[in-house]
Amino acid sequence: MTDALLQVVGSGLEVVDLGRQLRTGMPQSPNHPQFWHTLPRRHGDMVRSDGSSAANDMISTGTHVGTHIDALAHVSYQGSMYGGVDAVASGVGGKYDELGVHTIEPMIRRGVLLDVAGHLGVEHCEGGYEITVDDLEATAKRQGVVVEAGDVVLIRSGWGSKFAEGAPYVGGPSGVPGVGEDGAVWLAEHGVHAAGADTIAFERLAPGGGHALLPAHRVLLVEHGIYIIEALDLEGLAQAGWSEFTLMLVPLNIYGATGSPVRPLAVR
Ligand code: UVW
Repeated sequence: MTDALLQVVGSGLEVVDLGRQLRTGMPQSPNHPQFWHTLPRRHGDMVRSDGSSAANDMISTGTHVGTHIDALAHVSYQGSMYGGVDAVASGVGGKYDELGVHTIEPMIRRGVLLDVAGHLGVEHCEGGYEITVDDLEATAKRQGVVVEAGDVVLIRSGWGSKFAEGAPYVGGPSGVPGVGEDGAVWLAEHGVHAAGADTIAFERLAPGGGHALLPAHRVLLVEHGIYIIEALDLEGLAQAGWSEFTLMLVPLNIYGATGSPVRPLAVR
């Protein structure tokens, strides 16, 4: 048993938590409103006659912060979202009726970890490294797993170990490793339901930052309706040595939103 495994009392099941803790100041994409947690009412601010009091807090946040899922409404290409939905007309009311995060069913599916960093024998892939189709196939072969239609595939680059360092996790000068367009096409050809990674944007970000083109987002979200999960903590899963498991993930049911923070669990 590793530190990462939690026992489900009375069931014989074990769980690995794949979600990151939400904290003000944590690394996050500059493309999204910052996560902000405040405490408008502290104990002692309003004390009842019996001496009791309540502390009440508040969060203000973009929906693509911490470990999160991208809804199909998140990205459009040349004016259209998945299924040809008109991207501009659709958001007029401030809500994405057809493709918002409320349309994502709770995910309880076969999960597959592709531990690319483990396969390559590195602590983490270098910033800006493109994880190739060969990498994905060789990793799957080495682990003895076959990606099947309907799976949720999680790709570990090892870059998640930088989350604690703050800014380096987001990339900037170094870039961030991840799949490119070819890797996304490979995932789509396998018919996966969702794909995730231990990085801020799931796909490779080139060194130098800037407003990157995100071809894997286009392929997955727009062309194939495949959800993307980002900023996962995959270290515990690699430590546990699990290649296959049941993945449980439930987005917040926010009507019309483009994404949602999530706390996915791997169970077996
Ligand atoms: C990033 O945060 C860069 O990714 P997304 O916008 O896809 O959530």
